[in-house]
Amino acid sequence: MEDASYDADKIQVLEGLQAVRKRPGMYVGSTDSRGLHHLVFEVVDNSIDEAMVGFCGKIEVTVSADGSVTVDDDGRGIPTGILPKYDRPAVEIVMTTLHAGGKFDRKSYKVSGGLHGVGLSVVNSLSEWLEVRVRREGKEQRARFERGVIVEHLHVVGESSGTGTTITFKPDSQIFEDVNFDADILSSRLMDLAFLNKNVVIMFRDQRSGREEKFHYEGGIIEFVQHINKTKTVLHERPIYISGERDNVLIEAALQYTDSYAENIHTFVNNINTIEGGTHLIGFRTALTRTMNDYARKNSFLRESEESLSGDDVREGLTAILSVKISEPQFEGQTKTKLGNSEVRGIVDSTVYEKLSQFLDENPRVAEACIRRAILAAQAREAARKARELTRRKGFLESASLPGKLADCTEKDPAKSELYLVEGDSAGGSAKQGRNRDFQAILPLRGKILNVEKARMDKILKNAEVRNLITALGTGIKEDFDLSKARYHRIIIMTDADVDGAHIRTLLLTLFFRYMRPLIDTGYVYIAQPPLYKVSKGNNEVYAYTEKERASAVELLGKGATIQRYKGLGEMNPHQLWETTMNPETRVMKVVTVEDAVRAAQLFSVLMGDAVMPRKDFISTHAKEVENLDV
Ligand code: 0RA
Repeated sequence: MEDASYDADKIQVLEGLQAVRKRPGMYVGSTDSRGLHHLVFEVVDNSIDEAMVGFCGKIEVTVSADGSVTVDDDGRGIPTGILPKYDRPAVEIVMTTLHAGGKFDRKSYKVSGGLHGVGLSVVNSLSEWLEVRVRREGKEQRARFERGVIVEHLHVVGESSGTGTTITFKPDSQIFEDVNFDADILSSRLMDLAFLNKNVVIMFRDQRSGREEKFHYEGGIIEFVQHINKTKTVLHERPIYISGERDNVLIEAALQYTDSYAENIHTFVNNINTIEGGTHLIGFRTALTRTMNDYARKNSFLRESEESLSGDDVREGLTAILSVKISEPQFEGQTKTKLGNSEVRGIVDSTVYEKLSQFLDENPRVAEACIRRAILAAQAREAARKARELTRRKGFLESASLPGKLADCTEKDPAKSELYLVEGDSAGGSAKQGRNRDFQAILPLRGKILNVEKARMDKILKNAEVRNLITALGTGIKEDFDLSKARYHRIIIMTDADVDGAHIRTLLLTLFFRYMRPLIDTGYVYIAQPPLYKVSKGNNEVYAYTEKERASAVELLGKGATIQRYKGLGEMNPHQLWETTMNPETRVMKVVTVEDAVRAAQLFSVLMGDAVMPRKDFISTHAKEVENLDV
């Protein structure tokens, strides 16, 4: 009997792992770069869980030259005792059973149902090989797996003075399209985690390049806010910090006003960046508006006859981090980064209201700086509204006269029409000649579009490039935005594959994200992908869109093939531009996701900060990242 049930359990385990390998996307989201990096984050999250309950102080993440990753921590070590039900050590079960959580769950705010939290067995299943080493009770033990199947049972390999877990794995190239880890992606997530968990030291090493970083922020999210505001002019020296707990929901927030015009609120639930927002953000916003208005009235910054400050007013120039920890998060939305738990809204609202009111009462000088900032924003907004009313009466946004630079298409059905936004007049000229004018319209954009971060709405509306764009799109912006008026259902950004191109693309995505968000939510915005190379020999020509394609093209054409690297759209003649980038039959386009837009908006705010020096630094160290914005 005993044996029969053991076999049954074993079959179940194998079936579970097969399911993961059959549908990896269900467990790690996708098999592209995002899914690949999830493997590392899943393992790190387990160490972070151990840190959140106070047993782990140091986590080291190392990318080795062979492409494997090691995550090492000094926690209690995954339990190694024999589980009667399976007659195997717990760590083996954790590594091979889907959602083995259950009884080994540490009572912390575990990440579940969201991006991560799928369990170590998923990482194991999707790895060519994985090794786990556990230090506990004076000894070190090891087990090894291949594609999820155990090949070396847990056995003692030596003595150990401390405790901890070390997991090394190599992602399976049969599963993932690309098994190359991107150091920038790993590093920035580890940095976030260090800000969010101030008691933990995180080391990052990339042995492929020699890169080494240490993240440890004793100030936690206060330092996070200071980091974001490094290039900005702040209106009060220290960020405001509040924290509280109610009904098993832990809430922490740090806030600091700057003289920028953008709102820069980043929210996290159990360390996951909720870029799509959710109930915690709604509660936070409601509380902020109410607290600021109550304080302003109570302290006579606002007279009784004066209108209340709006949400936009109190968020203008605000940089904030909101971090909540809850036990059963429900993640929703396109990228599963929107918190759905309805009870959290009221809990965050009442806690933030109480703690923030108390802070303002106790710090009148900081309070005054914040309130004056919001009042200024309200006055500016009123002026902008009047300016807009004026322009609306003049009718320029609704006007039927399209910009002169727009080469429109003949098709009138928006669902069949495309608008190409092209960098520079010369590429614009080629695009006009190369396009299919039946359904493709071209709008060349000259120079850098207005810096929308630093300008208010009234200024943005006055900018000629932005006005051309808005008029061509037909939708209006912000409060006046109307998706049904869109003149094109495909809006395609076509820029050079260099830093300037990346910059313009970032600006456009930010503009869409902040002022025409439904365009992105509906999936109307695309990024054209011009080829990187032309490989030719005799009459044969092959366009390559990636390094990999270039290599196989060279192989295909054999010795003597010439490789031309395209630096800009301008190097292509109209016919080539059509063939490679605009012809719906052959082109490659990428639809812009909310995530892309958020990332652009984040880059944008750092890039466009006030201090010129840090901006230069940023561009040189992040040029690659900016270039790869759309990958
Ligand atoms: C379950 C229970 C305990 C620790 C862990 C899991 C644990 C898992 C991982 C994964 C990576 N690092 C980890 N560190 C700890 C508690 C065991 C005890 O009570 O001693």
